[in-house]
Amino acid sequence: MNTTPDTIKHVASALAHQTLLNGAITNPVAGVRPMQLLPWLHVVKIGGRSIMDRGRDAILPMVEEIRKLLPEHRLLILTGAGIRARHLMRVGLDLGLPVGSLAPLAASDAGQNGQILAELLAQDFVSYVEKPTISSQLAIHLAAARAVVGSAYPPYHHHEFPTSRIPVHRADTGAFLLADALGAASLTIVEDVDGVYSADPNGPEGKDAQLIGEVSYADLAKQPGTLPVDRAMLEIMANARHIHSVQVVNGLVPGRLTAALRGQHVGTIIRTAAPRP
Ligand code: GWN
Ligand code: ATP
Repeated sequence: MNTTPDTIKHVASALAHQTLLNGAITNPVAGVRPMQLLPWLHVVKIGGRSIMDRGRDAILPMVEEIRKLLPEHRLLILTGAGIRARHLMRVGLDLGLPVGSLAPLAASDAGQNGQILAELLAQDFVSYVEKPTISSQLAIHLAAARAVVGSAYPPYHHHEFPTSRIPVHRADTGAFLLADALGAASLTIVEDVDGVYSADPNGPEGKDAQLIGEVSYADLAKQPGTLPVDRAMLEIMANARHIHSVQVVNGLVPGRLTAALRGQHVGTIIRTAAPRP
């Protein structure tokens, strides 16, 4: 008979043998700020529809700007989905596909845009890196190159929330989740407008739309109408751990991304619930 005491059952742990639903027990252990995995990393999300779909006129100047930024910053560049995703979703909706089937279809467009961008930066040692590799081997790739490109879309697939028939967790949400989880230095969202306005500047009310310089995630969530960023990202900002603000900038204006990465205010700053360090 084995008489060795089963010490594993007696390891002292504040979370063992307790429900994880009781905040009084979990908060002293889990309520503290996590470490920053990659504090020197700057994350840049490039719009799928707003930049990549415009082709060479928008992409080539952006590639030139990123190339010049490489000596200054280590970058994770994440691309969004554009027109191909919208077409796929339209076909899928017409056929009655559920949201969890549409999410990966849209995500694949984001990945394709990343692969296009990476090819254009290949001579600068930049590659497209698959999501599982971003999860486990981003550091080694960034040791070999100043930047890597990935898909901004989060891999929710059939775990996508059934809140709507259109996936709610899209590229801005994916980029924010990744930047915050990695404890990155910043997240910049590159669009085709100067920032977030009081109404869509390209919409029917456009001529009266005011550019918002700085806004909290909570106040922006209350703004009715459309936004250039995912509303799901604003919800997630309520629980941000590291990224205290995100800047939305116009990628069609050369120099805006460079200025944003240098900490200058050149677009709309969205403050999250994470404290400024
Ligand atoms: O295919 O362009 O990664 O980096 O959400 O999943 O739908 O996959 O279902 O490593 O895992 O299409 O194949 O595709 O864009 O997402 O990738 O070339 O399992 O490198 O195989 O989390 O790239 O792709 O679309 O990002 O956003 O093989 Mo793609 Mo995307 Mo590649 Mo990725 Mo999804 Mo993987 Mo994945 Mo799927
Ligand atoms: P993706 O998620 O595919 O990467 P994207 O970020 O490239 O998409 P859109 O989702 O189309 O692009 O967002 C940019 C557009 O949002 C702008 O061209 C603008 O017309 C529109 N928009 C809507 N509402 C607003 C608003 N309140 N302020 C600024 N732009 C807005």
